Amino acid sequence: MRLLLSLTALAAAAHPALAGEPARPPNVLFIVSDDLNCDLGCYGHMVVKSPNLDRLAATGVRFDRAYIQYPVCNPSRTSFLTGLRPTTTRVMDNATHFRRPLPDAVTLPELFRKNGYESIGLGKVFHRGLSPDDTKKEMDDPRSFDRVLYGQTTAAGNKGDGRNLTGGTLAWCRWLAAEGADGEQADGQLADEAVKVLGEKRDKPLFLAVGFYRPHDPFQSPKKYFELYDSSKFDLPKSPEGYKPPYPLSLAGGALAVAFDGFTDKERREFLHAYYAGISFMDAQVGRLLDALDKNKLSDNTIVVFLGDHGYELGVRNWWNKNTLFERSCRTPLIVRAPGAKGNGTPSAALAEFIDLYPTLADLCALKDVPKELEGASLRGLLGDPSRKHKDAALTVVKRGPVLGRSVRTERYRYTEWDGGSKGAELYDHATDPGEWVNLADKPEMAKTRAELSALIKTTEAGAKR
Ligand SMILES: [Ca+2]
Repeated sequence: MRLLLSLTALAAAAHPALAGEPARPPNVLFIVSDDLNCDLGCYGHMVVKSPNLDRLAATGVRFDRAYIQYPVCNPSRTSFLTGLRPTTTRVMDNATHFRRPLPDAVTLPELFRKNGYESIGLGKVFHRGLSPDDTKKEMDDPRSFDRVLYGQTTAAGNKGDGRNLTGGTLAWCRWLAAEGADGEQADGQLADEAVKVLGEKRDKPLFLAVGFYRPHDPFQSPKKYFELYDSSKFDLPKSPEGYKPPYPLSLAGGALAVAFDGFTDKERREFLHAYYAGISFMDAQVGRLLDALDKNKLSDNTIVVFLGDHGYELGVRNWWNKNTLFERSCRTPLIVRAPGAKGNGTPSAALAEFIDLYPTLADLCALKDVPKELEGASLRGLLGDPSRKHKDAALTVVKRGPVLGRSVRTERYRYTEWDGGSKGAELYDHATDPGEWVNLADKPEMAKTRAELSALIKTTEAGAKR
């Protein structure tokens, strides 16, 4: 289906002044939020306030079963920005610069640049250090962007009420209800800059990537976003009596697990409160970008993509982090609004992978010289008809020390193998167990299903190359 083939023609039709002139390629606004799970209003969360993402979802296609390929920043971002699976990129930690194993890869922003776009990267698009105040630029990729800006929280923005929930044992789990306005925080500065960029006149089409740091740790946002929530009313996540994960959530003796085990209910409420405040803060910045598109009359000719770089357990299984092969870590928000797409306003339950984003945008913008080795498939058909099927499975992998876990999600099941199954396997039936609490992998009646899913891991990973 070529429903969007005439996207540029549609845009021209929306601007009669352009009729008769060569169609201008659409702009792209590519927004990434760090460590954002699906706890958003538009994904059915009853507490979190995300009015701006809700309005984007209402005017685009919200993907309800979109899965990242690795539940940690650098491997995930490397994967969706190169269109390659982590088993292909071999980037499976936060320390490896993707140019080391992939010196010749053409990244998504780089391809836009090669196609005559102005490519601008604000904030954490590729992986960066631990916080926006980390000025190390070790993950920069100068080939990808004409211009970059990272933002830096001011001294005033680093003051306020808060604490480290591990008592300072770890550098993690810090929250701060900060003094000052949004612009004292790096994310507010990124939105300021993005609004400026969107107001500029330019001859070239624009690829603008904005990588917000929130809701990632440190859970630091202006105080007014904390005031949106009453933490005494939160439901705390609970595990079934006697539950133990079939495979450890972290390496033995992992400091995070020890810290989480020590959390009191008060600390759990503080954690939820600060994470939700971070979502609302980030959401407000997204709202400013959407407003700027409207104000500059760019909405009719700009594709907006919003995504998290992976999910977050947020206390389920008492794991207050990512890095698992469960639904909460692997399933991630994805909203695509392409001007003129017939599916806009309708959610899609089709299985989608984040490696599909690269070919989707290349397809929608009719880019030339698209790398042949991309491993995803364009979502264009779903933007026209969100009810159709896209693929049989979504694959996510994670390293746990030397052991590689591979997890495949189908319409009904999640099946995970650790080192090809030699170190264990997990099988969950989402029709009866959406929380993934009951491992069916060793049930004799599930042997055939397990064998089919095991084969599906291999065929999905091998994939159909373009
Ligand atoms: Ca992340």
